[in-house]
Amino acid sequence: MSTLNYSERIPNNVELGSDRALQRALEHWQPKFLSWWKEMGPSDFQAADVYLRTATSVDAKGWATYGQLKMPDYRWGIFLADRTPDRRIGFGDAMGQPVWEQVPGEFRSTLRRLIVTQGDTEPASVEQQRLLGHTCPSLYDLRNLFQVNVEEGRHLWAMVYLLHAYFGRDGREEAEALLERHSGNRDNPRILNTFNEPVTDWLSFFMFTYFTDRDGKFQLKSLAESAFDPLSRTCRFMLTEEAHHMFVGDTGVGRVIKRTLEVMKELGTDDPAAIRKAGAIDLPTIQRYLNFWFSSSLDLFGAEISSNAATTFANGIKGRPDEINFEDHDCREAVFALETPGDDGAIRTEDVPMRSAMNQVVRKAYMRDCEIGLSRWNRMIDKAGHALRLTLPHERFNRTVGVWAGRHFDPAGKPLSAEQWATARAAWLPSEADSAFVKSLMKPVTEPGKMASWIAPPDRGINALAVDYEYVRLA
Ligand code: BYC
Repeated sequence: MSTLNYSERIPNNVELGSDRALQRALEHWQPKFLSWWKEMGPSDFQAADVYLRTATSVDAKGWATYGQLKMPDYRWGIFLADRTPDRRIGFGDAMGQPVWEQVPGEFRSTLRRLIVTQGDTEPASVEQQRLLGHTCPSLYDLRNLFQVNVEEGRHLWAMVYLLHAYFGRDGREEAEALLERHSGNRDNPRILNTFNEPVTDWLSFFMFTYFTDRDGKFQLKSLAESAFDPLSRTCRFMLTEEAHHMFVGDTGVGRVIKRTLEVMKELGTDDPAAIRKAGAIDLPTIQRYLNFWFSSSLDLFGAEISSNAATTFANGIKGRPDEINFEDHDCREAVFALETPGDDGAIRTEDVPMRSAMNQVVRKAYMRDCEIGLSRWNRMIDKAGHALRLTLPHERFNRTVGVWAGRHFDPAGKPLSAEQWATARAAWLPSEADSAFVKSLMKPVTEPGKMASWIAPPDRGINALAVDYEYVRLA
């Protein structure tokens, strides 16, 4: 297994040292990245010592080493998973042919578009979260936020490497533009909608890392199937880091619920006002945040019927996660029974070509994956003796992309008129009052081992350290 070369300015396992032109291009980009990090990355914590893991080799066991460091000193680098010998294209029209080491001319703009879209989400998420450090519920959580942030920064590096190494001048221009678009910016926003939503409280952060990072998992798995081998290898390595981000979301939401249940028990009530007064977040509010982040993340899979998806599948550019588990890797003849809105407003099912429905196939797999955490959270609620269950809203609910966009549905998927929706939406999505309440709880807790009132401590610390370890030494 490869060891990463840390002696160079840009740590890498792609033999950057022997490609002077590429090295120069990346060294030109590096200071721009660092200025972006200082300006748009975690605000005011650049001098703090943070207990971070850094990749030092790309095999399953050795890719993480831990130590205290200041974030600007983090060794952002370029790491690809090892080559699979004699790897073949696993789906589409060119199934069985050798994978590509270079970008075929006819697929250049499609591949560039996908890499840019993927790359754009990484710095976007860092920007979305840049103020969160000021209201951390504990040093343990603060460290996890920063770990997620530095790794998203590295994922940006991963995509920028591909743009520089394989797309010439327009790749370099795209790499610059990745630092110029900004989350929520009116004139130059991030490409995908969810990455323009503010993440200014920790409940949103945990929902984001549970639901939106999980979209990342599914998209990276789809791109890991790509016939363009450098993209596949890059995504395979990124997936090892992504797992921790979803862990942060899964355990974060779980700990919020645990604390709420404790408070409900102490008070002997499930009255939201009483729970809020005691400094915890009532379950209906948690459900509304969940509804928002789940429905927004569903949009990230693109339209249900997509000629882009059909083309990228046919050409071997983007597959389905774990393509090997499907029986039919060609899908030219296959159809997908897709629910769509009829002209009369009624919902009907129509057969659409499977290749055009690939976004929906992946979205469905994502929805099943999201259920796993919910079952765990619901078991906690059940054990505590409460009847309420958290649920994923229907895929039709609150969509702005695809066949359901511009229509209204309740969380069970029942069609509503615009008036009904306007009246009822505050019951299903976070209201301004919810947001004001959640924000009112966001007060920093920075004493080692101490937690904010609205979240339970984690079961264990990072890398076998105690929960009360000083994970961040504030400057
Ligand atoms: N917002 O045929 P369509 C992650 C655009 S998350 C705005 O429906 P297609 C992470 C689309 O771009 C994973 N625009 O969809 C998580 C297209 O525009 P153009 C990120 C949208 O192309 C947390 C047009 O609508 N990676 O890593 O089949 C923290 C028609 O497109 C949206 C990727 O997404 C939207 N929600 O699929 C950090 C993978 N949806 O090109 C990181 C790369 C669609 O006609 N991207 N549009 O101008 C892709 O595979 C595809 O671009 C999409 C869309 C799946 C996003």
